[in-house]
Amino acid sequence: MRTSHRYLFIAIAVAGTAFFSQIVAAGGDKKFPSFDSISGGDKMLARDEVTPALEKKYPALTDLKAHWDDADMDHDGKINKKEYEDFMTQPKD
Ligand SMILES: [Ca+2]
Repeated sequence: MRTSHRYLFIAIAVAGTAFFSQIVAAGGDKKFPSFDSISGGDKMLARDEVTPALEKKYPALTDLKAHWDDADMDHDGKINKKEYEDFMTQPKD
């Protein structure tokens, strides 16, 4: 009986750890996809490449499209990795 209780405790501990890991993964600073994953490996991201499907998956991308000109610091019409990461990590009000 003692042994089975110990295993139960371990099982709960493992489940709890997995649960909290998921919360950290979801609530961490990775609320947006990596630049490379949406640019398809290109150095620049065009507005059209941020598809509605991507926006649905990552609402932060809707914000990026809405503020594209603000995020496009050098005003070349495209977003490079630095512009993307700077915009995505800046505090939102
Ligand atoms: Ca740019």
